[in-house]
Amino acid sequence: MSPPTTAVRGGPTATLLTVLVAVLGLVAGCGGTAGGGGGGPSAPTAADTVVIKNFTFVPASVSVAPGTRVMVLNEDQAPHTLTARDKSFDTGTIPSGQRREITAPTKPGDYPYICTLHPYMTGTLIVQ
Ligand SMILES: [Cu+2]
Repeated sequence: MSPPTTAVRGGPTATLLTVLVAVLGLVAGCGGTAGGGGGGPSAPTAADTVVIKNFTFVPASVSVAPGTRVMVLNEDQAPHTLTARDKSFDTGTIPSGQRREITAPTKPGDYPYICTLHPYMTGTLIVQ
């Protein structure tokens, strides 16, 4: 009769820790230096809203009906744009904490967009 081997392995535990650290890091990043001016009814983002945060479009793709107005919120510290690759819509530069509105094309299709200031930021507006 051998004693039960307690599975002390790096595997699952290490992974969990990594996730935890990542989550904590995110939380800390958000809480930090949000300047004043906030508050107010920060309503839950509707489906036709794109939030720019941490140099990322959230969500990465949005489905809307043709001609829908889409709100773009820049919640980053840096200015951003939301610009269709084919230029069919463009917010222009959105300063930190500001919002702009775009109107979705009337022709159904996928419209990839970028931030012209940070072209590695990409997303897709799906008109259907
Ligand atoms: Cu940008």
